[in-house]
Amino acid sequence: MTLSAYDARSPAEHDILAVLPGRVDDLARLRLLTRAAQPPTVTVVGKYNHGKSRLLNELLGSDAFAVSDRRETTVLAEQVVDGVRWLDAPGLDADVDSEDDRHALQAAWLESDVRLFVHAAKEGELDAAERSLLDTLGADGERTHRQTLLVLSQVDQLADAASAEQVASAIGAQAPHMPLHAVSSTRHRQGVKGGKALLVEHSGLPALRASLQTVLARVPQARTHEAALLRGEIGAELAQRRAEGEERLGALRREQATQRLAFDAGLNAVLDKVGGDMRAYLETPSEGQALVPDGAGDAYRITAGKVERSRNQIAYSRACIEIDAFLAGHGVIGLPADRHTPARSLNTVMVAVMGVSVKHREHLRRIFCEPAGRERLLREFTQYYEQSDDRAALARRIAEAQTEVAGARRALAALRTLGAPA
Ligand SMILES: Nc1nc2c(ncn2[C@@H]2O[C@H](COP(=O)(O)OP(=O)(O)OP(=O)(O)O)[C@@H](O)[C@H]2O)c(=O)[nH]1
Ligand SMILES: [Mg+2]
Repeated sequence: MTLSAYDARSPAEHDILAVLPGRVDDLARLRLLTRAAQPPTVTVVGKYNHGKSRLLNELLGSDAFAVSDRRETTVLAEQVVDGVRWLDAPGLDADVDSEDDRHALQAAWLESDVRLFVHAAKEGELDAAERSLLDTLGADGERTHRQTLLVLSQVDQLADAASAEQVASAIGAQAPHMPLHAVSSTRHRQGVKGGKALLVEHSGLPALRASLQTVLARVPQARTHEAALLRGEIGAELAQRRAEGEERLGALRREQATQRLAFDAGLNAVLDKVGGDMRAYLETPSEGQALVPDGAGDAYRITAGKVERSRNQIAYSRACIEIDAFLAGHGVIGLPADRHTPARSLNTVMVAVMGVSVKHREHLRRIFCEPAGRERLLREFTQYYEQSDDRAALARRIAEAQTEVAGARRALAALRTLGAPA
């Protein structure tokens, strides 16, 4: 059989799962709940050989499900009768805990609107595993309004009515909030075959059937409740993700803006300072010798040109050192990888922006004192600032937060498009 819980996911479900992968079962359940044609589904749960399959057969009045005194049911089997879907599930036993078992049990859990928890009377009280499962079912019932009926099966195997009564009251004490039905499939079958109305009555099956009718009649409203619950929970979780993402995004953007403001202000201040120092230097008298080339005999002589050039170089280096110190303080050190040259010593932002040529006064004035020069320095240093490691990492974190927020928004829109409760 194909289980509707494992139908292909819709694009809307993919959008939601992209944000909340842990909600995969809830979405599968929601899909069933909002499908108008989905018949109310009853599943059996309990340990193997406790008479689950046979009980279903008696309820259906046919031998639809395989019964045996071995471990029989290993995958889900399904019968739809009179608009009710009956699912026979494997017994729960840790020692035979296979992938098939888990799959079938998971499916039974997802598909069921009503659970019959079957426990064989001859086993006495519920064991720890059964109690824990029953607690889980009880808690799920409070949350989702899915009902569980507790069935004490094979009561004909007990010596007398008194011991049946004893087991029933012991189990009733273990599960005080769950309706308990004592049944015997064997007696029921005998009664039906032999036309013995009293035996049928005493088999407990008619009473169980009547309870089932009551519980099945409540399935539509339970589904409406469960669908609203799941939507509400998923919606709240998505809204929280969106809010968290938006908050993170806001904080990152503020950090980005604040950093940038500090950088802009600092760079302007350093260029003011450097420009002022340079202007002062350029105002000192000069003989304009910087461009006069040295002759062959000047190798070991201090010429006016050499003096001028070295003064210019010192003024230039001071400016560069100040700017460089400022840039280093803002993490602007190396060039981005795609701008690297083979000569490693040249892979600095200062070299990339300032070049390596020796400057004379006119150059220094244009670079540091004229508006166009300053514009260029602002532009280029700012550009390298934005490409520096820390800033690039911050930009990536912002992009990630944007993706996250967009995903949560898409998922919320997707949730609204999932069908209304059937
Ligand atoms: N005496 C008696 N035996 C029963 C009754 N119900 C089931 N049995 C027997 O108990 C054995 C197990 O019954 P199943 O219905 O196959 O049990 P199950 O819980 O479906 O077992 P798995 O599918 O293996 O988990 C079979 O031999 C049944 O004939 C009952 O009411 N009385
Ligand atoms: Mg079975």
